[in-house]
Amino acid sequence: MGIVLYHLDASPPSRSVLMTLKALKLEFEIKPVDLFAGEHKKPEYLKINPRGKVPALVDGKLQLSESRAIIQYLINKYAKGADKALYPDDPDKRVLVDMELYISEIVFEAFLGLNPPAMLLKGEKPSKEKVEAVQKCLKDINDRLEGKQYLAGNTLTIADFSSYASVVFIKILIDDMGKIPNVEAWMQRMQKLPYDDEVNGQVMKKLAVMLQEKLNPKKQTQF
Ligand SMILES: N[C@@H](CCC(=O)N[C@@H](CS)C(=O)NCC(=O)O)C(=O)O
Repeated sequence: MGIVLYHLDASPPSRSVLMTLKALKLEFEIKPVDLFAGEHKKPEYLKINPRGKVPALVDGKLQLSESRAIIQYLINKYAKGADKALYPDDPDKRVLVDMELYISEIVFEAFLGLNPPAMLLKGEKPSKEKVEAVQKCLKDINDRLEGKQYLAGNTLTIADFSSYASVVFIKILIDDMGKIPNVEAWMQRMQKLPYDDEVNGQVMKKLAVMLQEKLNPKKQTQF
C-alpha cells in the first residue's frame, strides 16, 4: 500500500502535510475525513489515529499522526536533491526549522482560539481577547521575518508550510491582522508556490464565502 493522507481541506495541520506531499511530488491517495459528521471519532478512524484528529498519514505499515512529525518524516524519507533544503540536514540550519515548527503550534492554537467552527457555522464573532492573541502571534511572525524571506532564513522550509496553513485561514477570519508588512510579503511568496492554490487558495475562497454569508450577508467578499 502506498501513502494515504486522511485529510480535511479546511484543517491547517492537514494542509501543511498536503503541501509537503505536493512539494515532494509524491504519489498518494487522499481520504477525506468529515469532522462535521464525526468521522474522526468513529472506530475505523480511531484505529488509524487513536487521538481522533486530522491529519493522519499511512505509509505502508506506519500509521502516523501529528502534522509536524509527519512532514519531518516525509522529508527525511523521501526528499532528494534540492528538496532536502525543505528540512536541512545541517544541525545549525535544522534547529531553526525545528524552532519555527514548535512555534507554529502556538499560531495554530491562537487560530483555534477564534473558534472557526462557531464562526463558520453559527456566525459567532470571536472575543476581542482572542483576536488580540492572534494579532500578537502575527506581530511575532512579522518580527521574526525581518530581513528574511522565509521563517527559517532565505530558503523555503516545512516550517513555512506549518505556520502559513494557519495564517491563510486567520486572514479570512479576522478583519484586522495588524501592521505586518513582512507577513504580507511572505504570504505573497507562498502564494506563488505551484500547489498553493490547489491546497489553500481554493478552500479559503470557499470558506470566505461561507463566513461572509454568516457574519455579514450584505458585504461583498474581497479576495
Ligand atoms: N497537533 C495536531 C493537531 C491536529 C488537530 O487539532 N486537528 C483538528 C482539525 S484542524 C482536529 O482534528 N480536531 C478534531 C478534534 O480535536 O476533535 C497536528 O498538528 O496534527
